[in-house]
Amino acid sequence: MNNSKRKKIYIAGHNGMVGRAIWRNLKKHGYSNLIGVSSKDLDLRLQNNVNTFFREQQPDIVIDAAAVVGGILANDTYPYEFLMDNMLIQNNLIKASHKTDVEKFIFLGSSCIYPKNAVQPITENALLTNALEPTNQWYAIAKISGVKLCEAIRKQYNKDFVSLMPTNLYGTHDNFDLKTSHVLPALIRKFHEAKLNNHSPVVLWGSGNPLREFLHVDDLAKAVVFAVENTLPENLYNVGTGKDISIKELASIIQEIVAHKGAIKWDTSKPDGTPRKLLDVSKINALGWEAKIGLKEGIKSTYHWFCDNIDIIKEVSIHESNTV
Ligand code: GFB
Repeated sequence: MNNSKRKKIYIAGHNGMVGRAIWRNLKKHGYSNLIGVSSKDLDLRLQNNVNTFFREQQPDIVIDAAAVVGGILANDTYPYEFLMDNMLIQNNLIKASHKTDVEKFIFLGSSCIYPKNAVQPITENALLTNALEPTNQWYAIAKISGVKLCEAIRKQYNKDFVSLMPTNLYGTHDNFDLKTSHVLPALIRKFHEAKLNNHSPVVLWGSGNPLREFLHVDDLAKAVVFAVENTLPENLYNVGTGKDISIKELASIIQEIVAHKGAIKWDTSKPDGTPRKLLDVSKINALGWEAKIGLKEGIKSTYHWFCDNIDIIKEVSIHESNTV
């Protein structure tokens, strides 16, 4: 077996949607020495516990897919946790990785790090050029500080610490809780439940006009495997499809896939969030990674997964969520 496939890779957040997809994809590529620890056994917010874990385990590579995450309402409702817990988690992981001299650290964040009114499509150098979207500025500031910490270690110590910023993600093991989830899983659940309820009307949030880009989590996982296998020359890369659609268009695609025949109502008392956040993905595309899973295909497989797992899908509070 290729020696690099035996490297010990710690996936922080391995029980979340992103961590699970990375684990699956690394296994598929022949990586056999993967480690993960549940948040019940290791609270990543506690520095001493994280340090002890790193001293004992000595991973070669660390992938940070652990974070407090949620949709627009969760971000807006729990600003303290989105800022504080995310800073604690990433600071502890970054510092322990630096101190124990891991050979590669991959930091995952989100496209919300960029300014609300950034020029579209958003290039990596739009970072810190203007004000953030208010609903998710807390999460964005935490993630920006993670990107900057990795950049600082790279600059000062010449280490392979790299940040990947995915656009809005979806896929199997997503959070389908209607209060804390992102739009795509929320719509799958809302249309499905309304269909079972005699095609009752579905109430969606905001105006439906904002534009969003959606990336299947297995495509992101392939970008992470790509970053494991290659030394990326720069500190920050956008990861997306390069295509966006309005929330109204997304709603009609999901409505058709789910076969809901009722009305859609828009609750404009709920926030729209940022008007548009389409990533410029030319930098990572030029290195050799590109998204492969089409949106309709990805939504269909996620809907099938939702139907097959409806009994085990639990209500997830932001304190339990651990994906980016
Ligand atoms: O996915 P989402 O919650 O977050 O919402 P963001 C996207 C858009 O969908 C917003 C609308 O305009 C929502 O108002 N929407 C319509 C809904 N119906 C629903 C619904 O039932 N549930 C939800 N959740 N939205 C998040 C950030 O922003 O994106 C995070 O807050 C992170 O920090 C994540 O960056 C990727 O795309 O606005």
